[in-house]
Amino acid sequence: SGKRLRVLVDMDGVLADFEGGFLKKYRAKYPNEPYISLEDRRGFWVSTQYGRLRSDLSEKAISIWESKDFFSELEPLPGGVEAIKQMAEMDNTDVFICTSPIKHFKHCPYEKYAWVEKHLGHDFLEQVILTRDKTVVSGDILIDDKPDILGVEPKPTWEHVLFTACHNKHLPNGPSQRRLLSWSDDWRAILDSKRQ
Ligand code: DGP
Repeated sequence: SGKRLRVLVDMDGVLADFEGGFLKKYRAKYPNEPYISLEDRRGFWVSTQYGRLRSDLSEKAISIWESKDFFSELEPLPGGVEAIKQMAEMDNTDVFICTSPIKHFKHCPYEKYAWVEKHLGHDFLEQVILTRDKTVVSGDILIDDKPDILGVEPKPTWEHVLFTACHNKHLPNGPSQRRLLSWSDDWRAILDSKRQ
């Protein structure tokens, strides 16, 4: 009953395993350099934590996700592809993938579309929103692993549901911030709570 529900789903760290893909390729390219295990990851920005480990490691980290085939070869996170397909089939529900491409644009935007086509099918390309500012996109829910989602709109229409990732799992929950612990968690209940 009521109006349609619009769900925005982030890609890296929610549907695609950015952290796992990064660490695997970083260790392969720099086998003799120190690295940060997923267990020890803190903070959203990978390059910031690597830069604190040793200042030159920040640019080595960046070189990984700026490389060709990095984004297209990311593995799906467990249950994500199935969940978003099921979501898209639900009555009165519109689903969009809302993802911020890196500013090194040679490969990333193309490969994000290629990933969606490979894992979700050609028709799902209609649902892709590439934006560096998610606050100007309207929706009822944004499922995203970034703890602070800021932009020019001070009052976004969506409720941010924090998707748990290695870098945010130790953060205390804000007063009203809800979490989705994984795609095994009850995402249907979160959607239903937003329906009128
Ligand atoms: P999103 O998950 O949609 O907010 O996109 C953020 C992107 O930035 C995603 O591809 C992950 C990537 N990223 C992670 N750490 C860093 C970093 O330290 N520097 C930059 N430039 N990008 C990063």
